[in-house]
Amino acid sequence: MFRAGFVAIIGRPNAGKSSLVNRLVGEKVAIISSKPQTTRDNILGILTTDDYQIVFVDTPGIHHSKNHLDKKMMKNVRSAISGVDLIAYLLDTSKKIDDEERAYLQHLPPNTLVVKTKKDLPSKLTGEDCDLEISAKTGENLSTLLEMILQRLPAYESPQYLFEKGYFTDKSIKFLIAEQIREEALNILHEEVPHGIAVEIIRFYEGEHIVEIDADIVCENERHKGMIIGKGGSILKTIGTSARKYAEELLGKKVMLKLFVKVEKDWRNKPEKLKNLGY
Ligand SMILES: Nc1nc2c(ncn2[C@@H]2O[C@H](COP(=O)(O)OP(=O)(O)OP(=O)(O)O)[C@@H](O)[C@H]2O)c(=O)[nH]1
Ligand SMILES: [Mg+2]
Repeated sequence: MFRAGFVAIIGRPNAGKSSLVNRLVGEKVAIISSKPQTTRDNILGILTTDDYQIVFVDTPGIHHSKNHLDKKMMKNVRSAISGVDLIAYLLDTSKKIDDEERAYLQHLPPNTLVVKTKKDLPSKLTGEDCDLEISAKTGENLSTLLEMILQRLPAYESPQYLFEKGYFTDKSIKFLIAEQIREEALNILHEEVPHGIAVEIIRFYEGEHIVEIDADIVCENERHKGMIIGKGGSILKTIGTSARKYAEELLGKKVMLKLFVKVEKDWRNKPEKLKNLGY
């Protein structure tokens, strides 16, 4: 029997959704950071073998919307849940659960697996039921999770691929590079700055031996701009160097990456700007 289907990975910000999808797919599909609300789009991570194809849908963490971007993120979660074969709700074992999350757990659709994450850390949860406990960091119980997922996906007599073999995501190279730049920025910046950042690739020229990429890092005010650039351009340089290395590996070519920092006041509340940025 061949198994194939879509599995939405949902949960609170920082629960470990993107880490799990990357680990299961074996490729870096989604960026990861210790800051909540890292993922903004629904990102497909596709795992294909001769016996099955699982399409994971990584989603933004469920949180209260404070601006248009947040609202779009929550819309993404709702659309991910509808129409999938299975949902995995990830519950962060390293954090105390609040009443709101307890309520979510009561109202999950029947085709949901509740999975506790970060099993390698001391648990702060007591009493909450789950189907499995895993660690994306150590890999513990991930093969069991895969088996549990496969059992619950549609079965076919012959292979039914939803996506061509060889694809591990639905996202473009440009998207992956823009996200990598954002990840570098998230990791190096603090407080409110990371949430107010977006990255837009404004030029992408692929030559025979070299790829030239220009990208804007969009932020919300002049103070943030200064923090992103850093003293003598040091922060921007660190972001650029790491992102360039990633792009070179992804493309298998030399990359020339130019980063520009642009201020766009309150862009997270501007539907037109959000659209331009791909949200
Ligand atoms: N110790 C430990 N840390 C983990 C594990 N899985 C994820 N993390 C860490 O948890 C943090 C959040 O991980 P992400 O994968 O970005 O979480 P997410 O649920 O995708 O977060 P959002 O995109 O913001 O909703 C990162 O610092 C990860 O390194 C795990 O199994 N063990
Ligand atoms: Mg994520």
